Amino acid sequence: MTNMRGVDRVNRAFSGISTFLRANYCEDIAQLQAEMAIFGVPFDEASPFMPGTRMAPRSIREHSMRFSPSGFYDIARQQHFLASEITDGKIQDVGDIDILPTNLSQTMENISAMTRQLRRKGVIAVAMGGDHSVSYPLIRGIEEPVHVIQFDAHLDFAPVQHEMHYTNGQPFRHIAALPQVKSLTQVGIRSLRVRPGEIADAQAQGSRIVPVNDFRQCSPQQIAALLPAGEKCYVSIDIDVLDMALVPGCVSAEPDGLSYAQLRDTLCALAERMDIIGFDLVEVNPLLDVATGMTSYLAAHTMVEFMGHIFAHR
Ligand SMILES: [Mn+2]
Repeated sequence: MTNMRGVDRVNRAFSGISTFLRANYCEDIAQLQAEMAIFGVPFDEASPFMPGTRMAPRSIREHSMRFSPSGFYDIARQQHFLASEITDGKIQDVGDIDILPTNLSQTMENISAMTRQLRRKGVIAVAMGGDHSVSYPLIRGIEEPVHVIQFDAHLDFAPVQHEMHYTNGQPFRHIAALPQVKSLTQVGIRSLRVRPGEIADAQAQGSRIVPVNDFRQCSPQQIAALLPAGEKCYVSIDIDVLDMALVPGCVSAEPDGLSYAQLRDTLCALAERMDIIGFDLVEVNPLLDVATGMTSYLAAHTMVEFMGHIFAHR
């Protein structure tokens, strides 16, 4: 019995100390030698409605342990993914961002410092939110030119009112303005609560908006082809892009959303076409979820499958 992945152990999902996919835990980023690092951003102070997404990283990690550290077999493709990336240490868990309640600027700097440190080492940065506000400091920490694609029911491009700048309804207004962000593509948009002014502002800042009805007219490859092949790409996945029925543990869930297969196939097409340097998955709220934790499980499922395709195309 050498570690928690030891082959002589049964390792049921409820047994062991949680890291994502039972990956090695690396406490010191300076010492990290990996190709991909996963971390939690347990922050939900920017949620205007029900809090609780701060509990998501812990919950998603637990549900990730239902998958094998030796990857998964896709029966449709007859292909094994992530067979050795965990055991070889290519994927490691680097823990959680230190969150400082009420000290927003330093919390945001702690988040940016993580993506900055990881990208300076050439490591793919994978973040588990938190609410969607965390995507701005995450992408702000990336110093190289990058194309951003967001999967979301909402634009998250709300104007600044009453000196509120960093709610979870605003991150893409700030992301679109970052000098290193070469383009912004917003996919799955459908909420009746998106205001016309938000759409106009996003388009004025160069955002390419793909409403859900347009999305359904396109193949996954056509969506990926909106971005220039081979260039660096960051993917932000708001779990509310999926249909409301799939995500009971998401306060911003909306009807008429994507199926899992539609999201998965589009992520696969992006992994095939683009150089994925990071992604986040946000807005899972375990405090609202059903008892099976299906929203956390779906989040882990989405991440594991996307990670598999990222490595398959490296
Ligand atoms: Mn969002």
